[in-house]
Amino acid sequence: MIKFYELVSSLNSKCFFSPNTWKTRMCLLHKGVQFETIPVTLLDVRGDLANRSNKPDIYVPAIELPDGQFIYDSFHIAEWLENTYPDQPSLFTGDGQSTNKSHLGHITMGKNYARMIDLGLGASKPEWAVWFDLFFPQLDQLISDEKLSNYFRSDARHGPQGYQKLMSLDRQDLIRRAKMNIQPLVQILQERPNEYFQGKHPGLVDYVIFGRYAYCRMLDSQLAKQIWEDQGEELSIWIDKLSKAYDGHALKIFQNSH
Ligand SMILES: N[C@@H](CCC(=O)N[C@@H](CS)C(=O)NCC(=O)O)C(=O)O
Repeated sequence: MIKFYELVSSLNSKCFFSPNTWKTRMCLLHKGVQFETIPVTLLDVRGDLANRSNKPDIYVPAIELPDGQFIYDSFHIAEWLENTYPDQPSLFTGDGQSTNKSHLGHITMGKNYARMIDLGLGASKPEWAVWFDLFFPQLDQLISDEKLSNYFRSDARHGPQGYQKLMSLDRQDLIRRAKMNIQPLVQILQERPNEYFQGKHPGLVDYVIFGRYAYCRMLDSQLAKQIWEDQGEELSIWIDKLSKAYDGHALKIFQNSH
């Protein structure tokens, strides 16, 4: 069975907070692929996982195939799944058709759309995106292991005084900016009620956005509601549909995370 490496704050935690691993989790479900979740901490990624995969730069999400091959980067994994499971619905067309039955041009267009969203809203770069900064204190709280916490707070990760700077940001301003990030999403769904972002069926575009939502929800469900559900009924419906998709997979994780 495929092994799916999932980021956690401690090995017995079910709080899956990484927006990037959520993208892959949803893609695996979309393609109907059986997988086993292997929890790893940030220290394991740089240690054991880097050693075992023989890839010093590896990050998560990563999957390990039964033959021992490692594939990583959520977008790369999505492309691999699309090509490896062509009889299953395409991740990029949003029309529910299998990859085999889809036109290459349609797939390419959907893939470009997904990539734009992935590198834009899906990214956490603190220099311009608000997500990492806003939920940093909640993530910090989640990490109770001393060794991991020391590493997480270190200047090696955030630059000189980086931890102090992140903790002292104006949270109200970050919330205001986070809400503005969501406005285009609300508008798109208002223009195309009851659809998904990828089309009439969900695709990678949806999973990238849902990964961002899941990150917020896992770290602070009240704040997530304020930023996401409360901003528009259409968005709330979309969240509900994806939470309940694939036998309520995401919903079960949301409910069992603490
Ligand atoms: N673009 C990549 C981003 C992956 C990424 O940033 N992963 C983070 C966790 S969310 C990671 O593995 N970090 C390991 C580290 O910082 O050492 C993807 O979508 O897969």
